[in-house]
Amino acid sequence: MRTMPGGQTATAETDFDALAATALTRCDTVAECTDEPGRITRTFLSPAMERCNRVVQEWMQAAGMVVNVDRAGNLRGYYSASSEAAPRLIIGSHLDTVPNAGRYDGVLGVMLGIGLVEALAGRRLCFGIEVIGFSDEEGVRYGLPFIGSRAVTSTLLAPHLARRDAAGVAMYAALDRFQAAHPDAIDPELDARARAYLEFHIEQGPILEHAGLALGVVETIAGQSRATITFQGKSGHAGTTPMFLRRDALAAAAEWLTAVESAASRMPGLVATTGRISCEPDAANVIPGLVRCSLDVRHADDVIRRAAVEDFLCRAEAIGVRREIEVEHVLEFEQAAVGLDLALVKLADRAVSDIGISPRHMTSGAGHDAMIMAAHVPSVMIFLRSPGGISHHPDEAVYAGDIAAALRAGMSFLEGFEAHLEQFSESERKSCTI
Ligand code: HGY
Ligand code: MN
Ligand code: MN
Repeated sequence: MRTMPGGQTATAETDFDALAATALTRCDTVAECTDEPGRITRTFLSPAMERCNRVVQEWMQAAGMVVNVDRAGNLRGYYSASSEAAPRLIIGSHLDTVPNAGRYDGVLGVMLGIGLVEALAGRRLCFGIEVIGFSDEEGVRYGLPFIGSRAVTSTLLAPHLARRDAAGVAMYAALDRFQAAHPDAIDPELDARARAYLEFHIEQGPILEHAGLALGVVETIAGQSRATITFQGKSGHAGTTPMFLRRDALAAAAEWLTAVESAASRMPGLVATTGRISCEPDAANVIPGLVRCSLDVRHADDVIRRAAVEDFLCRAEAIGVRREIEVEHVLEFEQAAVGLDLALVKLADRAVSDIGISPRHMTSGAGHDAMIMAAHVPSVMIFLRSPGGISHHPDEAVYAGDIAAALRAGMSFLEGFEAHLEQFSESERKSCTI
């Protein structure tokens, strides 16, 4: 185990198992902050997110951080360095969830950031640590993911702000309301001293469990396209309209869904999902006239992903022509695949192997805030094993031992990061006085 500058062995007396148990308990406490009693749902700027921020803020303050909320609802805890001008390491993930979520997606990454600061036990490093709990990564409320990290990277743009939620509330109006209620909220923009972003996250898939590994190092995050497809047929009486005279929007959509599923199954490394569907007039005795489907397509290679989206949309149009159904589609957003920072991947490799785990490089099929941060600051992710590969589901789980391993590897990452800063200007190095 390498020692911290100044000769201290970072982990000789640190009880990582206790810190891991605390992180687990905290995930349970945050899970109580829900907009839907009986299941875990926390969406952008909701009352449950407010309660969650208040709870997490206390833990951050108790760990010795200065805590603010920013104007996009992100929770920002800063653990200062030995000097004001010091560079910063950002450790973050998201605090919002999908509907009926598990309790570790996002939240665990924030708890691990706080746990690492607690593991320092008051010791100041030559770099500061900012822990960020992003206010929205899942995109449930506005159909646009990464609102929190877009605000931090100044990429939350006018078309995004104009989006409306299911109640017709525009994002800018929701933000205005939030800022009126939080006059002390700070500017979300990333501090110029930020030098790297590290995100811990559950894998949300089966690979690490299958390989018998507690941790993995993410080097690529798959790109994603999200679209809405509308099938406009003609509603009519279910009892009196002969089959050959129907323009059944749901039958058309169903044909399309199965065509997409079998086409996607033939494309290695590609996933395509329709997770949301609405049907009007939604009555058992009426032929559906209007159906809206979501489409989520992902692949590590952007060219393959875009070609697949094109293919799926052409299939919808061809079905529409044959069935005399009008088909429209809107590309809601797309996010290119992201390669993470190779120097930080190496640093994460060393940190993981320092604790006796052979570093397994992975592509993340799930999107993460790291894919937004990576365009602005060198970024890397460390995955924790997902028992059963389950996520976006109440059965989502994590092993306490893997959390302790992540904390040990994280501490080793911090130790290596000081050396990693060698690449920055001498003036910043001078600020690294232990
Ligand atoms: O959908 C995703 O990939 C992530 O969970 N937001
Ligand atoms: Mn998620
Ligand atoms: Mn997530």
